[in-house]
Amino acid sequence: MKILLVKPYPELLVAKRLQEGFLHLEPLELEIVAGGVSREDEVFILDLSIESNPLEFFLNELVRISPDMVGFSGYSTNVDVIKKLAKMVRNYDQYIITCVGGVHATLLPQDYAVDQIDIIVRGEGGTVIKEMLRRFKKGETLHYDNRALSPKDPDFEAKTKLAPPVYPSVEEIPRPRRYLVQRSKYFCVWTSSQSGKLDTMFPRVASLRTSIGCAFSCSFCVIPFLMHGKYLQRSPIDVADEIAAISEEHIYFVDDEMFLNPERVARIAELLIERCIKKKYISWARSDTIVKYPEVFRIWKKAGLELIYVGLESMDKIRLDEYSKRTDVETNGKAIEILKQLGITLHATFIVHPDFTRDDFKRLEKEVKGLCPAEVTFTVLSPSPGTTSWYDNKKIFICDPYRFYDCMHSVLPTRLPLKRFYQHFGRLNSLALRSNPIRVNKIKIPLKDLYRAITGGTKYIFSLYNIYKDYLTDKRW
Ligand code: B12
Ligand code: SF4
Repeated sequence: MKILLVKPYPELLVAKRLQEGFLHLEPLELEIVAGGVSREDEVFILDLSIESNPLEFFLNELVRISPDMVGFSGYSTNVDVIKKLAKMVRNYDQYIITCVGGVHATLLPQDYAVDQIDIIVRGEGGTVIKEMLRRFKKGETLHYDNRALSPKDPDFEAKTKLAPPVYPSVEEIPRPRRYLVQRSKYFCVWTSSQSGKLDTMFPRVASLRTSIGCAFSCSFCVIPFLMHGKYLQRSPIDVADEIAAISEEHIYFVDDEMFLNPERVARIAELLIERCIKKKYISWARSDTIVKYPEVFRIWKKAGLELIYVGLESMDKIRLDEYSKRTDVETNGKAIEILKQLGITLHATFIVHPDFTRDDFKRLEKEVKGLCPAEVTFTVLSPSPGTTSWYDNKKIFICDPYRFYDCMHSVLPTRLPLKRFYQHFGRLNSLALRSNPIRVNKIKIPLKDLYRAITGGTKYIFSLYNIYKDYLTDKRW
């Protein structure tokens, strides 16, 4: 059997500019799904997000490979593109099985109940594809329990109302088949250097997941709806083995919250040190975790952790409480200090609220200047489809809440007129770019990287200033 797995392309300019200029990660989700396909079957991955002409490329590959099954992955923002691609498959050959998985399929499977999609997979996909292929070969139906749904199943509606399935145990989840993608295409901007220079600012990077889920439930986050508070952890040995087998020197941990269990993460770092696995790492961590377990980050620094994304979200107590972040301004400040002392570069992320006034933007600009040198990025508070706050706000969305769900386009009404809002948003991002460690610490980088950073950064900022124009292309506007 031939299985073709497809990652859709981004439609909005900001998303394209982000991945051209700053980071573009491998489709780990599809590599893991591919891991569930038996060796007697053939599996291919198409990452349409790296193609300049994705539709033409997709059609050509569809004809060339002539698969028996096509599987799509996607976030909420990709729903329409996935339906379009599935229709192309149907028009090409009505006997090809089409299936879709990923975050949105898990949250709102009913959105994929269209003629061109046969199976909707909820939750972990590597184990599900294995079972689906086994069933196919036995001539059984491909849909089963609430993990693989068929819109044609009389119980479909009822099954969509069930909570997403709990992930299988981590040992059952297959390892990613990384070699199925063009590895040279994936990179992440790197601004951390101990020596004052970098061979490249855009190193190749591999993604790796050591845990799934999170014990917290911040009001703006979708993870509680996907994982229901479950936190699944891979064993330190398993993680260290996978890292050792990766050829890239730089690794991006894509865990929702990697550091919640200090013993486990400390042991991973110890193993990396003991086994002399020398790589550089980026991860996310909560500010309170950094404050609670500074020694864990010290050992991770030794193991190669160079950059940490911290969701500071706000330096305002009222906002932090509103977001149910369960941290406070003081803790944010302490975490920043600890990272400075340890020599780990901070990547701070803040939430821009649609309610922001000119003064709120100015206050945040001041915070950014205070953090310098650091990487700083921003998202606009946007309720994710399928969450309580999405249903609560359904009546007031100002645009298509799927297509524009990129946490950059406000889907909620803004207090400032949109053009003004995005002028401030663009300015904020531009200020943040100028505060980055490469510039502030005068880190030496190759000239071609400097050129790439300036052009990529300028194009990105330009696209942010112009976000307000995208609303004109929306049918609701
Ligand atoms: C790393 C990451 C990124 C990376 C990109 C990763 C990539 N591969 O391109 C970066 C930092 C660039 C990024 C950007 C964005 N991200 Co992001 N990201 C994540 C994060 C933290 C991990 C994703 C990951 O790699 N998971 C590991 C894989 C292995 O797990 P998985 O995706 O769940 O896949 C499994 C199953 O879903 C299933 N499955 C998946 N696909 C398929 C397909 C088939 C056929 C089958 C059978 C099964 C199946 O099997 C997989 C294997 O176990 C998630 C959080 C999360 N838990 O999902 C957020 C998350 C996916 N991102 C999110 C968002 C909103 C974005 C942005 C739109 C906004 C932003 N500014 O951050 C942008 C847009 C990017 C884009 N390309 O369009 C949201 C999506 C919410 C939603 N409703 O869609 C999430 C859930 C974060 C959150 N807490 O809200 N992101
Ligand atoms: S934002 Fe981070 S800490 Fe909060 S629920 Fe989501 S993953 Fe957990």
